[in-house]
Amino acid sequence: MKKRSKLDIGWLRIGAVVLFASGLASSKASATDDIVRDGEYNFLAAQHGDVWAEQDKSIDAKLAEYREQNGGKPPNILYILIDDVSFGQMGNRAMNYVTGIDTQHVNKLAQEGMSLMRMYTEPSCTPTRTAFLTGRHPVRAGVEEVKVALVGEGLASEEVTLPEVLKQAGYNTSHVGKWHQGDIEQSYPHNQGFDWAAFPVHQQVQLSLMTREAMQANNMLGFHPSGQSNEFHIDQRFRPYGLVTGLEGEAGGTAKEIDLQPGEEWTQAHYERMNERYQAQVLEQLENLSQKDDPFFLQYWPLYPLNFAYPEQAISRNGGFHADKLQLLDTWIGELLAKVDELGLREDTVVMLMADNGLMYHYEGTSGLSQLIYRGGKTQHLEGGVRTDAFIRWPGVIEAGSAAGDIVHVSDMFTTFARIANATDYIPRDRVIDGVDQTALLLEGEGNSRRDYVYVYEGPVLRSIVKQEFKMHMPAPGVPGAAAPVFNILRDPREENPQIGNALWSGASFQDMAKRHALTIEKHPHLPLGKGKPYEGIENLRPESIETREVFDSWH
Ligand SMILES: [Ca+2]
Repeated sequence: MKKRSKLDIGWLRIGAVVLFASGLASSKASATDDIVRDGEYNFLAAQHGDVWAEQDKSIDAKLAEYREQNGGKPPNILYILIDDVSFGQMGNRAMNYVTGIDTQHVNKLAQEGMSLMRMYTEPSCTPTRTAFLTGRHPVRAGVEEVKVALVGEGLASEEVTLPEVLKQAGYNTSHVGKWHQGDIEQSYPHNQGFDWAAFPVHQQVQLSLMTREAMQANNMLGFHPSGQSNEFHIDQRFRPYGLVTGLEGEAGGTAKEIDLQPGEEWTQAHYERMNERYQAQVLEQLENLSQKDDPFFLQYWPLYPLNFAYPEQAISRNGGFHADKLQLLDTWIGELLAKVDELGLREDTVVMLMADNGLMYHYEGTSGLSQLIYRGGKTQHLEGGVRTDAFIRWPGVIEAGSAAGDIVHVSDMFTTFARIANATDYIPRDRVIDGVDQTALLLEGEGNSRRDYVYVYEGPVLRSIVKQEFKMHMPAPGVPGAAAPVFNILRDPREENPQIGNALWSGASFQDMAKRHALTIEKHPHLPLGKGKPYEGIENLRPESIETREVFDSWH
């Protein structure tokens, strides 16, 4: 029999502290498959598993029919993940007028496919990307937060990524752009399932902020030596230095740094060239992949719109340094989608575009992006941090111009793409997979999601739980669920006015959800983050990178 914890036991720091002692009931296998699931999914599957299993038969028939008319192959997948744009910013002509940022190509993509109106991500870059790649809440893989300089950590080789799953089903795989999964060899994309990858090992704090130009724009303070003289500095290693920039690598090979000579200073011009290079490379990859017999998975993760120096001439009415690059990126997306058409790939390619988290609100006011209907942004568990635009197109299969109000989490795309690729058998069965198969939602339309919940973490800490239209901000230890802040996000999208009328009944239900989640963690503990020596596997490390690594090693 299930042992009940006392009602006030569970407010929660999952991961760092194990909350629920006692061996509790084992989580029940889902009615639909043998993948290890979170307790909350199993709770839903116990109510709907039979219906889902029946529906899966017709979904399987549809997917088989598609493959038959496509020469026996599942579709190509082109997945575009852009950085730091809040829900409502793209895909919407009215908002284009309101904000002065024209996203006409994304708007067109939205019209040609399904708009996922309630896509949840993690609150920042690294965790969202881990969730997509592994189908798991990042904490389960030991991934907690964004890292800027050397850490000797990254996505562990033991994690099974989507490209690794798809490769087993015969896909060719390429990655272009931001990666941000660590600075150790095992975490690099060409060691995590991609046949070929071009990527910066770190992210935009280094690439677009640690420059003279960003200092002169007053957006990076105290970093560049030209900005200040101070004879009292003793530590010459306080400011990051010698960081590796853009790499390219092939599966099984070493990586090579591109476009930076020993002793050369990284500049805004390098950053712009890097972005232009990635755009050219994604077009080139698309062309190369289209010439092969097997289907492809092409991942394009641009660094834009993040940018911190004003251009010579703005192209948007808005003119903010993020807004302007968002509009530029929109034209690049238009160019990529035109290439899809030109190569005759439109009918056979699933195209998805979304953002990884809400805006970088820290630069709100000058970046040109602003908090829209939802409050908050990057790094926060508020809706503004974890709700993003998401559009998916698959002509003839996903209804053009459709929309879905159902809850989807970014980890669901791992499981869903695997299903679409006929690769579900290669999803690992020895660890928790949070990603829910949303193929029914895509093929049968809204109302067919298999989740109505999301656990929202900030780093290792569970900060809120979303269920249906309600959201509980996890209360301080000792505060009973019935007194916790619970919001109805349809009525209060900015999460400003918790209503006791919401909490008095739902507090107990949210507490049960927290327990179901915690019990799953107890049964399937988090796996460790990958550890290693930073910058291994790079064949042309500059002397300054070797030095920064030696200094790092000297005190670790
Ligand atoms: Ca981001």
